[in-house]
Amino acid sequence: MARCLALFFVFTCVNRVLYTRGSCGARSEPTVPQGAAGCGCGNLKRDAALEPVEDRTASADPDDKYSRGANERSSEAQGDEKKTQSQMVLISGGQFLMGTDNPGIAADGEGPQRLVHVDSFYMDIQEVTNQQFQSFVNATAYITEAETFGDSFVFEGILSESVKNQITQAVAAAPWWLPVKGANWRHPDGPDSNIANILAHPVLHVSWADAVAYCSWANRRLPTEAEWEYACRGGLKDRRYPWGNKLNPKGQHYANLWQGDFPNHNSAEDGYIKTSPVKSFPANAFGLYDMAGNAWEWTSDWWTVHHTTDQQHNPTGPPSGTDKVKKGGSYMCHKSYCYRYRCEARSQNTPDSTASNLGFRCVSRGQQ
Ligand SMILES: *[C@@H]1O[C@H](CO)[C@@H](O)[C@H](O)[C@H]1NC(C)=O
Ligand SMILES: [Ca+2]
Ligand SMILES: [Ca+2]
Repeated sequence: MARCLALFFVFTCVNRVLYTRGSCGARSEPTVPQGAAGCGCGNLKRDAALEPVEDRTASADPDDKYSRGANERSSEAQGDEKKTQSQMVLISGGQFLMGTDNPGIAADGEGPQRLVHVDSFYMDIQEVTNQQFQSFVNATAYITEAETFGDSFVFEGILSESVKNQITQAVAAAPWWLPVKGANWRHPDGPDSNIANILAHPVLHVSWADAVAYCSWANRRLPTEAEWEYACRGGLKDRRYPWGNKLNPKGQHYANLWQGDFPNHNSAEDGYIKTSPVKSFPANAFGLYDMAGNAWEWTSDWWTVHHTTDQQHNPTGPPSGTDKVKKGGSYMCHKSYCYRYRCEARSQNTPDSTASNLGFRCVSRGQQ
């Protein structure tokens, strides 16, 4: 398929045979603090602007892809789906300090710290799992964007040798990200992998529209960044992590992150080289699991690094943009290059980006 794959910091088209269409316009490289450039769990994206128009028309509206099937569901099937959907917890509204004046990665727009109010909402206690996503797809015949595009980004460290050997291109600034044909939510580590033994792990390789489609089907929606961050903090003020300020209180791991020397050696001291089953680590004070680490989570907000310090009520981000905000970091994050598993940390992707460390969870106004 004719597409160009872009990184935020570097744009490169390595293989002209595969990427026959479109010239690769260079993006300007913003100044970034040490530790942010080349972040392995950060800025991977498809370049939506370079997509051929005809590829995007037929299935551009996610509603087209799933509503018909959803209407044909039997009531028995609906009961089964209900059972597999995530439990939710009430997040009582209130005021909190969003962002920080002491940013880990200033270029990400973590600051300034600002007073924000959010109304009460319910939030999935866990990331949406493969099984939950499968029940959605079974009921609706929904086809994800990665399936339509025919490929997705997979971290080199989890690919089989045979798949790796077939790949002749990489992203210059982050050579550990490989565009893999046949990688999608059903085949998260590449075409020769499947989800049979990881049904309780977060679904991956889902675009922003895929996440929105799932949440709407479940009568839910994606959280705003403010809701996500408020929930992440679990009522704690000025703490970096959902559980407090220490990464490993009493020597315990509280999140599925990367230990060791990225990207070459993952010691998996926390027990997991890749994703973990959801709820494998302690919940925060609101009863939410894996807010930091495991899979990155899409939010509904468009990305900006400029925030007003005027007090905000239920902010929803800029009205438009090119990238969506994702939160929480992933199993690939290590302080040395991706210090983004903090509540105020943030990163961005184009909405059609999909990768082996990016998932989501849903929220709703009322109880489900
Ligand atoms: C989806 O359908 C497949 C094939 O019928 C079945 O094996 C699987 O258990 C279903 N998944 C869910 C979550 O209902
Ligand atoms: Ca880990
Ligand atoms: Ca997460």
